[in-house]
Parts: sequence; C-alpha cells; structure tokens
Amino acid sequence: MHAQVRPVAALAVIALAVGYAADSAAASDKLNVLFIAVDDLRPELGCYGITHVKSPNIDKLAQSGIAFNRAYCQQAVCSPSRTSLLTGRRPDTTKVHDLQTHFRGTIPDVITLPQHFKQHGYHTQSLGKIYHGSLDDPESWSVPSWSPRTATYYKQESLDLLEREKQRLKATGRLRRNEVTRRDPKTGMVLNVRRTGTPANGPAWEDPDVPDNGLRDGALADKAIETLRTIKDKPFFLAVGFYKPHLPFVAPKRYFDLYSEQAIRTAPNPFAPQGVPEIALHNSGELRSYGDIPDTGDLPEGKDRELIRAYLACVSFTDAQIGRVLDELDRLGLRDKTIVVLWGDHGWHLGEHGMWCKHSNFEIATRVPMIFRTPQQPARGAMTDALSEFVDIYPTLCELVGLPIPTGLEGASLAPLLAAPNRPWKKAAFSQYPRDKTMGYSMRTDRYRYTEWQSPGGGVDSTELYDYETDPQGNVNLADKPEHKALAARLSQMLNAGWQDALPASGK
Ligand SMILES: [Ca+2]
Repeated sequence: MHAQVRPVAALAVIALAVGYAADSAAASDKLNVLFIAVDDLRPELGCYGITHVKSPNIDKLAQSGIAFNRAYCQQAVCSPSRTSLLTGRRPDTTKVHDLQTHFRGTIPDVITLPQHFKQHGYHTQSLGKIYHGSLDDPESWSVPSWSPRTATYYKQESLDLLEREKQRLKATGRLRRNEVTRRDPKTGMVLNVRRTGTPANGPAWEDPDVPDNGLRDGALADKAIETLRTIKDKPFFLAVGFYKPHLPFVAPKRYFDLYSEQAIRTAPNPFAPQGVPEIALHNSGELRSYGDIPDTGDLPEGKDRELIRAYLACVSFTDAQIGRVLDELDRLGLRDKTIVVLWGDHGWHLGEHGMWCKHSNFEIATRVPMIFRTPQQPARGAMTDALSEFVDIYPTLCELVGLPIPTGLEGASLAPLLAAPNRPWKKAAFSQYPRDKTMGYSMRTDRYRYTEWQSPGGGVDSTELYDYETDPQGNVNLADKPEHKALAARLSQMLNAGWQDALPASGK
C-alpha cells in the first residue's frame, strides 16, 4: 500500500529527511511536547477536506504539520482508547475495556508515555481530560492534575430539566451511582469503580451567551496559557485535554451562529448496513441518557439537525481554544522547541448507520483525527493516507525527542512517515469493541474493513466485511456473500495474525 501525499508537500519531502534524534540529542535543550487531546472529536475538520466545518486553528496546525488521514483508535470509547494510547499497548494487553477499570489494577508496573518523559527529566503536567474521569494516574505527572470547574448548563430551562431527570431516575431507583470497589492500598488511588444506573443529564445541547471561559474548555485554555508561561524554560510534556465536542453539546452562542440550521447536512446513511449482524449495532444509549432524547424509538423530527449543528458549534468552540494555546506557544517563542500532537480519542456517529455516539467498530467510530507538528517538519501541510494507530503515538514521540523506546510497546514510530508521507506503511490498523462477553475484533486495510465477533470460547459468531472501493460509506456487509468467501477467509487469517504481521517492513 502506498500512501498519498499532496503535490505541494511532495517537493519538501524529497528535500528533507531529518534525523530527529540526532538533532535533538545534539541540542542543549530537549524538544518539548504539547499533547492536545480532544474528547469525541471526529475527523470532520477543514484539514480533512470537510468544507462545512469551521476549524481554522486545527487546520492551521495541520498546514504547518502533517495530518494522518487514516488513523484509528484501538477501542472507540474514552478510557480504553486513552489508556491504550497513553500506555502504548492495545486493549487486549491493558485489559481496560470499560470506564471503570484502572490500568494500574491490570498492568500496575507499566511506564506510561508521560511517565517515561518524566523519568527522562521532563516536567510532565496534565490539564483537563487526559485520563478518563476519576482514573487519573499520579505517577504520570510531575505535579497534580488540574481540571476546570465551571457550570455544565447555564439556562434555567436546562437546569430544570436536569432536576426533573434526577427526580425521575431517583423515583425508579435508576439514578447512576459510582462506588469505588478497589483502591491501591499504598496510595489510595482508585483502581476500580462500579457504576450502576443511568446518569441524570439535562438537554443534549445548550447555547448560552457566555464568555468562552464561562465553560470548561475556555477556562482550560486560560490555564494552559498560564502554565506555558510558567514552565517555558524547562523541558516539558504538557498534556491539555479538551472536553468538547463530548455531550452535552454546550458552547457559547456565537459558535452556534457560525452554522445555519438549514445548511446542516444530516447523515447520508441513517440506517443499519445491509446484512449487518445485530451485535455490531447499539441503541445510542449515551445520547438517550439526555433529558430531551427519548429512551427508545426515533429521535423527534428535526432533532438530528439540531444535534449536528450543536456538535459542530462545539468543534468550533474547542478549535478556538486550541488556537489560543497554540498562539501562546508562538508568543513565547516555543514553536521551534516544541512538538505538537493533536488527537481526538475516537470517532463519532452523528446518525451514520442509524446510530449516535461511539461504542462501535464501524469506520465512523474508529477513525480519528491525528496531527503532528515538529520544529523540523520535513513535509509541512502533508496529508498521509498511511494506516496508523494511536498506539503509534508513544514510540513516535520518543523517537522525535530522542528518548529510548521502551520495550513492550505495541505500535510503530511514525517518524519515517513525517519525512516521507507516501512511503509504504502498515498493512492494517486494528480496533476492537466488546459487547457483553463477545469481543468484536476489527481490522482496516487499504481497501476493506473486516470484523469478527468472537465468543469467549474463541468461536466466531458473526463477521462483517465492507469494501470502501465499491461502497465508500460501508453500507453493505459482504461477509456472507458466497462470491466474497475467499476474500473473507484471507482477511480473517490476516486479522488473526494480528498487528505484529501488519507492521511496516522496516518498522520497529
Ligand atoms: Ca471520548
């Protein structure tokens, strides 16, 4: 498989192939890392060729860096995806498949990406959402993590709806409860949480007329700017985790004003793929936990348009906050000393395949935005089609700053692609998603997505096969068609051979 590179970048690629490690080792000061996470951001951005979304700041970052057009998360939900990325290991290794399990309970001695930097003299710091919720990892950071505390909703009608939902769930004994079931005996750190019931939520979106820092992401950008000013003179790994566009879609009204409701495009395929096994689908439970969304059945007329507009408003809101942080990096003269990586933790269904939210193995949930910018960026503004994975981020950052790559990582450094975005690369990217005791293993190749739902005994319950050359939206499952039997068998073999067999020929 050969990745594509935009013609404008091709010349730069030929001209430059920089030895990052040698450069940074020779310099007296190490390169910094600005590590930007964006919760639930799908790659529907200007820099990915989507013109109806206003994401000028992320686009600018991509224009001065490199965007990965076919990057995939390893499991399409917050904590499993983030844990995999931050430990450089796949969910089968981390054994974190849910939002309750801390990896310090399953692989206690693992050295996380920020921890590795900390051990090599970096100041590492977490602002906002990096690890999921209460599952922070103090060992990763030089100083305690910081999270903004601002209101979720501003409008009285939203607060009233939230209160009604709380009472409704309480009355039926279904209100969400989080109970800590396991702590580290030495540190008291939470290792496991039992969650029962349904969370009480207000409306799925709101457009308050408030300043940016009246909401968490604005306050987070303020804090990131202040922090950069404080830590600018020492080597740093600053992780800034933005909260939107995660539900509820709350952004200041002026970001909603960027999008007219009439111009919003709804999903072209709001239906389950033909021939899809039931297990691949879900009923959008996360969205349905919001007070203005019914527990079952179709969304009210026009709600899809409303939700998509609100999601896009949140994307633009977060984009503006990211712009403020990146501008500060420039103002402080840190651009030439800092690697920036931006990632969204998984994709998102905005009605595609008749589903909302993440929690699936479909392309729309597993494909993610991933952008790198390095001071010596050889191919500025390049877009690579190379198949890449979140587990690749850990070894990539190590190589780019000249740190040793620890053993046990399950990805490959992407540094060679930064120098040559169109070079041959991985044969496949791997994701997985559990449903009860069944695990859906999914693989994206250059042309196909192939998924096997494996029961605990190891048998395959059902399979999916999508051909993006003939069916770009993945609307027809070909797995059971007799004419594709040989192809499915070949892909099954490849899936079960696993990620080791799909590494680039010269990969490490
Ligand atoms: Ca998420």
